[in-house]
Amino acid sequence: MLLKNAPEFRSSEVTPREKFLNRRNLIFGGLAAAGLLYEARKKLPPIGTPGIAFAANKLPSRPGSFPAVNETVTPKQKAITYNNFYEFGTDKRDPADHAGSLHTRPWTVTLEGLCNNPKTVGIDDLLRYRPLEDRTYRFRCVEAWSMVIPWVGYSLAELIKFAQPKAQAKYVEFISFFDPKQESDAPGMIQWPYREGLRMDEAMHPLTLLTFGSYGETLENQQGAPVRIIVPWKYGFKSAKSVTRIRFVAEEPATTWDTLSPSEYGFYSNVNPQRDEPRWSQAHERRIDTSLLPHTVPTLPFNGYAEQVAGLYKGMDLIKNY
Ligand SMILES: Nc1nc2c(c(=O)[nH]1)N[C@H]1C(S)=C(S)[C@@H](COP(=O)(O)O)O[C@H]1N2
Ligand SMILES: [Mo]
Repeated sequence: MLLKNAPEFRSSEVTPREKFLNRRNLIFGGLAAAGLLYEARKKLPPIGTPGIAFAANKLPSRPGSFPAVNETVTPKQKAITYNNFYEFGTDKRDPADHAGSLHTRPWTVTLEGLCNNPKTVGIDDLLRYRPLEDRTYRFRCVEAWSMVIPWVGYSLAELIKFAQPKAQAKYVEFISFFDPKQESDAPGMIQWPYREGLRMDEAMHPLTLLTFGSYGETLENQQGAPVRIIVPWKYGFKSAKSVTRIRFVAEEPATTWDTLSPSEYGFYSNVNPQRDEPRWSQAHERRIDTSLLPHTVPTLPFNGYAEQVAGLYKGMDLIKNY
C-alpha cells in the first residue's frame, strides 16, 4: 500500500524543491526506473529536510509563518504526561503509561469522500510532502487548563489542496485510528473511532496544522502520533489524534464529544470566555508551565487568535453556535 501509492502522491502538485522520488520505489521499480533514478537524484532535497533525519526522531523544520506566542512554553515533560487520549484511558496519566502499545509504523492516512483525488498515503510520504514549520501555539482544553506547545507540521490546507475537494464538500471529517487490541483501556461509553470535524474554511485556514511533532521531535504516542490535527483557536478536543482517515463531506459530521454531550461540546467549540461550559466558567484557565504555584490566566476569545480567525464567523451568533 505504502509503496504503491507513494509515486502518485509525490507526482501531484509538489513544488520543485520538494519534488523528489522515493529511492525505495526506484530500486523496486527495476530497470525502467534507472533513468528516472538519475533524474531523481538531481532533484533530491538537501540533507536536513524532513524524512532524512527522521530515524533519530528529530524533525528538521524552519521557523513558522505565524508570530510565536510570547509566553512561557510548557516543559515537554509536563506536556507528555498530562494528556487526554481516551483510547488509552480517562486519567491524565493513562496515555503516557499506556500509549506505548500503539503501532505508528506502518501507518497510512486515507483521503476520501467528496474529492477528486482520493488516496491512501503512507505516513513518511506525508511527512515529506511539504517543508515542516515550527509553530508555537497556545493550546486550551475545554477543562480550563492550557499549555503553550511548539508543534511541528505544515498547514492542513496543503493536504486538502492535494485531495482536490469537490464543490459539494463543505466539511472535513477526521477519523482517528482505533484498534481495541492496542487501545484496550478505551471506555465503552464512547462510540469508537474518535471523530472530529471542521467546516471547510476552518480546515483550510493556514493556522490549522497537520502536526507530526512537538519540541523539534516526532510526536510521542500519547500526543497522537504519528499525525494529528491542531486547531489552536478551538478547545482541545477538536484536535483529533492519530488520524487515519480524512473525509470530505457535504453535511456537518457527527463528532465524538458533541454526540456524547451536545449541551457541553458543540460542533464549533471556539474558545470563548463568554460561553461557559454548563458545569464551569470558561473565563479563566490554569496555565501549565514552569510556575510552581497554580498559574491562572484570563481566557482570550478564540484563544488569542481572534485577529486571524474571527472573520470566519462574521454574522454568526457564537453563543448559540458554541
Ligand atoms: N483520538 C483522540 N483525539 C483526541 C482526544 C482523544 O481522546 N482521542 N482527546 C482530545 C482532547 S479532549 C484534548 S484536550 C487533546 C489533548 O491533546 P494533548 O494530550 O496533546 O494535550 O486531544 C484531543 N484529541
Ligand atoms: Mo480536552
